[in-house]
Amino acid sequence: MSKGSDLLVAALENEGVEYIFGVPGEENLDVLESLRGSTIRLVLTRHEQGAAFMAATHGRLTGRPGVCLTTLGPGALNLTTGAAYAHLGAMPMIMITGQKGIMSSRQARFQIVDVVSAFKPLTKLSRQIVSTATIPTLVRDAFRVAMEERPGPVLLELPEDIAGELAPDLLPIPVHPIELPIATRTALDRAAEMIMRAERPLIMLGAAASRPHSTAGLAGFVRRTKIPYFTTQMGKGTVPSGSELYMGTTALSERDYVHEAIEAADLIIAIGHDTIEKPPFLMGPGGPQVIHISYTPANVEQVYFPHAEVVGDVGPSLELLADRVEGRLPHAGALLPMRESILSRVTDRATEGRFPITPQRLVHDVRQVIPPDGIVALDNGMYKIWFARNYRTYVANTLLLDNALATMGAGLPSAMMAAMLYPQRRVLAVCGDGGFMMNSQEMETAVRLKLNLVVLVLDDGAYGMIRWKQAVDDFPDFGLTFNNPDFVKYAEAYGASGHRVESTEALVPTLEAAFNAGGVHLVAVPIDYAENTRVLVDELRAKLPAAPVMA
Ligand SMILES: Cc1ncc(C[n+]2csc(CCOP(=O)(O)OP(=O)(O)O)c2C)c(N)n1
Ligand SMILES: [Mg+2]
Repeated sequence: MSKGSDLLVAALENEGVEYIFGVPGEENLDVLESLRGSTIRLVLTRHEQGAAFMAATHGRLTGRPGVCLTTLGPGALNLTTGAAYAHLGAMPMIMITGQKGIMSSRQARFQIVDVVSAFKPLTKLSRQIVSTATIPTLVRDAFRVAMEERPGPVLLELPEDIAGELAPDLLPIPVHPIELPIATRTALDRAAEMIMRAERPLIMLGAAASRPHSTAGLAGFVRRTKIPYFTTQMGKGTVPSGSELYMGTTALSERDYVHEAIEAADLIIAIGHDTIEKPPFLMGPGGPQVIHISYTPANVEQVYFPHAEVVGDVGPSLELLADRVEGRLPHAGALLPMRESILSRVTDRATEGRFPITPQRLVHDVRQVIPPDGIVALDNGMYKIWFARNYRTYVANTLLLDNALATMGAGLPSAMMAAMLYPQRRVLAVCGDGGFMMNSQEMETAVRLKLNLVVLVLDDGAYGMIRWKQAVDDFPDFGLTFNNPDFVKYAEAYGASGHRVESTEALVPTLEAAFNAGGVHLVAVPIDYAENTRVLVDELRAKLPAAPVMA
């Protein structure tokens, strides 16, 4: 005879779930017991936030929801940041939270928070399970909702009395493939017409272009049209950017070198743009025409209001669009002559040897030790702009960054998930000293899981990004510095290996040695952020004194 928790776990197995990440509470004990006899591996984390970031990254990398499990009230509320991360970042994730029994109330209101309501604005769907009979359908529906475009998080609350209640032997709902509709002929014809008329076209690849299932069709479209492309921060890596058509990445919203091409364009074909990203460019009156191509229609924003849309499954729709325009685009490469000048100015001074290391050199050196399929997962801080701008990618989803919630603390857990999914690839977490310490307790989890993972911690003794903005806005330096632990000892205390880079030349060999040794390594490197102002403010302002498009 099964109970509610058995039905839940059977339904999760039916969805192909391999791992559940979390921190159980006493309300989850029936679920734990059902998991014990299942094929699903329970991965304990040291904070629910780590579990949520790992589950969300599972969804991001595979297209299949990652699952996390917590207790009621305090445990569930620790999932809020992870839920928002998955919601803004369009990452499929299922959160299962416990609750006190709902059929009687023997502990009065102890620990009870209205979790289902608290998560309504942070999820696509947030529901309480009120009877065992509905468990198979609710789980199937949760996965459907989490996975379908636009993907995101779903919360199911399983009260402990429902989890422990004897249940009818219900079978899980079978999973079937769903094909998305392809864009209509009218929309494709209209877009084709605009593309053929364009004299200076550009393609932009955005966040939704990085979905695991969209990348193949995309690469074909770029190759067949030969229109040069740039990417948003979260669209990096969707077409091999070693391609001769890559024009750069919009790490800033305006005034960077890549914006010279954007301002010169008369048409931008925006593939998979999602306005949760910090704007890659700012639309204004008189700017280029924009065609929005994605799974879902464009949100209309003050800075993004496309003139035409191609809505449908991106890969096959792009194939049909390429059929219409291939070989009929005499101006396809009109903006290509700007490419070399843009890319060479972006990578200026990438090999400078001064110490502490400059951000450009750091990005350059990391690229040396990461093979094309290796994965770099960033936390949030100043260096994200430098990686977005300067790090070249050759394979989809090999630079994991969060330009949506842009939360600190996700770098280490997201890298851990990548290392679990791809044990054969090199995986590097890059974190600031601020962001690393927000979830550094997960070093224990990484060591326990026997991951091969290198964590690069950039030591400036400060919340550097905010300190930089403070300086740019002419505020006095105040309130943004701190002391760090001895990172080498800190790593060793977790059973990991710790290294401190003492010269710029030592960075590459230290990283190489860490990857070759295997296991979990922390590499601390002092960083010189004087370049932030020199390049991102002074140099860009001097080059482009009167940028025509303002925020
Ligand atoms: C959870 C969270 N808190 C605060 C912020 C605001 N914030 C953005 S970057 C940053 C500083 C990051 O410092 P650090 O991790 O040391 O990176 P650095 O910029 O110094 O390289 C802060 C406080 C945020 N994005 N997320
Ligand atoms: Mg810092």
